[in-house]
Amino acid sequence: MEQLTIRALRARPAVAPLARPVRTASGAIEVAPLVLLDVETAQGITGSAYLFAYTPLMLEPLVALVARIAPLLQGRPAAPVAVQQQLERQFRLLGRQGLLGMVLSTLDMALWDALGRAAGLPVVSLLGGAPQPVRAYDSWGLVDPARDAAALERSLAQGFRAIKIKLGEGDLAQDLATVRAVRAIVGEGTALMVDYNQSLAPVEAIRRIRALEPFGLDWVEEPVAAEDLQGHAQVRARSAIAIQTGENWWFPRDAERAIAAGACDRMMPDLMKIGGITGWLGVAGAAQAASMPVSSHLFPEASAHVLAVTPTCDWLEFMDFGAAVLAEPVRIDAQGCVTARGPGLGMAWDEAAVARYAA
Ligand code: SMN
Ligand code: MG
Repeated sequence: MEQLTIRALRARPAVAPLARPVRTASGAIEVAPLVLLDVETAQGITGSAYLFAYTPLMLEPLVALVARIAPLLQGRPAAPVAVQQQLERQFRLLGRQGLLGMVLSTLDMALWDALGRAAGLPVVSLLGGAPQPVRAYDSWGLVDPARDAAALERSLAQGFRAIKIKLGEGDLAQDLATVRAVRAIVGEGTALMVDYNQSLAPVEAIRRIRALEPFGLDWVEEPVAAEDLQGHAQVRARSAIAIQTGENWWFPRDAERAIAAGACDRMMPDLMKIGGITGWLGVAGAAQAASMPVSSHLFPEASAHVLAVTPTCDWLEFMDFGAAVLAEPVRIDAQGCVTARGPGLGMAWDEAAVARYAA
């Protein structure tokens, strides 16, 4: 097989509707602002991945960044590890956090997709694994148990055996009322996780988590500011419930720092912030060495590939922000699992939808 070389990058902004907008204690996601990235190769193979911009405000600078980075890669091998090393050197003085990190991570995913497409294999197979079912949880925002009861029951009827909800909009009494009501709806047999989205101070987090102990929660996510590793460690030391974090870690070194700080019991890197597939593999090794379960954050299509080669694979987060622009959105099976699809990362644009949601 001929070595693929990069010919051009294409970035298209889109604002896709969400079937279920996500409200959190730190702001709401009403729509999915996306950048659809295509890496075209001289050999005619195109690799694709989408970037989730969190806010439509960032679409224009993200697209501009891709346009500026493209000339650095023209004619280079479509080799994700080599490209990541090249761009890490290129931006050493600037650093790779923020918008640049999102672009570099998405580029990595698109390059792996191109390799998979060229080989006619799913990316999981290139990584030495095989497509296999990974258990998925349905990821909710803040819920109103009375209004959302029927929809929560539909999640379970679809096959989900785990539900995550968000907390922290109000006081502890509101958290307790919500968790009590949701536990009654989903039953004892459903795994239930909660996410504070960085909204508490450490002492308040300790107080609330203690009160949540009777509800059999699988984890409490980001109780305090993501970058406050000491705060996470302080909360974790006083918590009987597992502390989960990782969606805001930038590249593998952030994971290493969090592990060293004792910030969490479980981790959930985000492919778009951790350095794409390449970055994830680095974290998977560190997590294995620390015996720490690894779940995913967003990007269920690509996450199904990397979780299947993660020795301490835990849960896949089912929150499909790309659904509206994908020809075949990700699906769960009757057991509530997601299996990686190919070729590549198994995503093809629904071009009519892309045109409809162009931004
Ligand atoms: C989350 C973060 C950003 C957008 C949507 C949801 C959340 C999660 O923290 O864990 O899914
Ligand atoms: Mg979260």
